[in-house]
Amino acid sequence: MAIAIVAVGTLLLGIVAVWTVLKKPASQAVQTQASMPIVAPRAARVPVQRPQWIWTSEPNTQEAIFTRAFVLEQAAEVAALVVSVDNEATILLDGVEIAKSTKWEEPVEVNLAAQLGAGEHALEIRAKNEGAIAGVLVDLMIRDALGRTTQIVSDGSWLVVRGAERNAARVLAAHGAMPWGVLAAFDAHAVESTIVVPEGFSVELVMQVQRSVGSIVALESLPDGSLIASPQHGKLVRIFPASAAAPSRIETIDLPIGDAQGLAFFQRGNARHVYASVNSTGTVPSGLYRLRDEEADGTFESVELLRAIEEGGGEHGPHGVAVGKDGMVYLICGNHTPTVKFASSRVPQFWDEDFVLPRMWDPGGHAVGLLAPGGWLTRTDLDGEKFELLSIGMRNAYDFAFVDGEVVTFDSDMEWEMGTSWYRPARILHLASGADYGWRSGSSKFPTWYPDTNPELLDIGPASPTGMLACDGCFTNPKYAHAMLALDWTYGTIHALFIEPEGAGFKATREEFLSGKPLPLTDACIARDG
Ligand SMILES: [Ca+2]
Ligand SMILES: [Ca+2]
Ligand SMILES: [Ca+2]
Repeated sequence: MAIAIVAVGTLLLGIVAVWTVLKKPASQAVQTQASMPIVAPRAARVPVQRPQWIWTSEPNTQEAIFTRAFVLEQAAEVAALVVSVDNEATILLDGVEIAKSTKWEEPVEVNLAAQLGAGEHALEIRAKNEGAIAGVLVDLMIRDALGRTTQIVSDGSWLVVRGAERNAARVLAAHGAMPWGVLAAFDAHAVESTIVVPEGFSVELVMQVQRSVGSIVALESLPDGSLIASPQHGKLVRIFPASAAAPSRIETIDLPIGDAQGLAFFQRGNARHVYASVNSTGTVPSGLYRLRDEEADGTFESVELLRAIEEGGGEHGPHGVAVGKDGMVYLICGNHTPTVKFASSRVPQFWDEDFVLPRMWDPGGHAVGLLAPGGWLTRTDLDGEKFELLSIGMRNAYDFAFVDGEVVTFDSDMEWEMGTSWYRPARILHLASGADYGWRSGSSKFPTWYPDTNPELLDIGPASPTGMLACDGCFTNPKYAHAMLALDWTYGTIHALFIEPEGAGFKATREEFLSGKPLPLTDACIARDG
């Protein structure tokens, strides 16, 4: 099986998203060769070129035309062009205007997949400067249907056109140099170069999602091999990876549903359902929803709100959702989320603040006035009629996964509390039935040794926890066959967790499974097509 993961430029400000798939190469050697892994085993990184700021060799040139010719053996399936010009430019491909750039601080991004057939092409930048400092920065990343990449960057190979004359452009500095600094749109292309995986694994780019779709923050696979995904702001989408017959494509689901931070597929008889945990940013109100494809024809014909969740969660609102082997729908919410009305509770409902020492509220104002129970885990029947509260006191766990039917989550830390006695690192928790994990506002968090809380399975350290996934045999490599994966957005890392029963709970060890810089990971799922 393959695993799809999503990396986004930022969880907060929608930006280009990148899909990658991990394969088990042992039994899929043919496929792996054909798809040309972007990154082979550790220490065998494929270099990605860094674009250079260029201009002309003559001093005081305020207008210049730059050009670069290239040849493609195969038509492009993905072609993402990013251009920044100090101060402005008209951009042409094969003599046809494709975009204008008016501010170097806001690089222009153009999808050229439709224009880049097999054969010869030429990019042209007609640039104009104002003031003393001038420069042109270009990065064109192309991938064909066989997965082969071609990258065209601004560098010394570009020519300055003046009448019939052609002179080499002058390289000023690499991207990142001052006064322009790092432009995020150019960094997105660097993702491919730096993903590191264990020996025997490879990584493949499945789709580069256009900026207009937004940051993909939730991902689930469907039985037909497609993926359902949600941007942080906007409607749900379906992603159809490339096949021999067709290039990859993305389609918006034409139903009033979006802003989901958790998605879970469930086959109920013949019907195909997807549960969606909506953390509203305006598309539809927050809550637990269900999309229905009753006759399993591959199209979701309706969506229903199973349970509304009061607004107020924001980034600490409703997050991951999953269907357990017990046939119940589990949902986890962050510590700013008002609880729903529960039909029952495993947690004794007398949680309180319980001070021994007076509380110091966060001086930065974070979560001031927010009281117990903090983040919470609930489960409900498949129709969302009765909710049961399972555990409380998490901070802002984004997702969870099951081991032996038990819930394991990755809870966040409060990084600027580092160095205080109440700092709790981001940690892996086994969410035991009825337990309180002791998040309290400000300085009043329960230390892990309090008798009325449960300790962590593992402390991870500083992290921004996002997606979680139980491998359940998805890798042939026996070491990882039953590992659990925990994603960290800030540090671009997937941790492999090895969890074993111990006493009434579990014990766990960890290793770094995949990392990239930058690689802001949000969610992961196992492809169902094998
Ligand atoms: Ca200038
Ligand atoms: Ca249908
Ligand atoms: Ca997830």
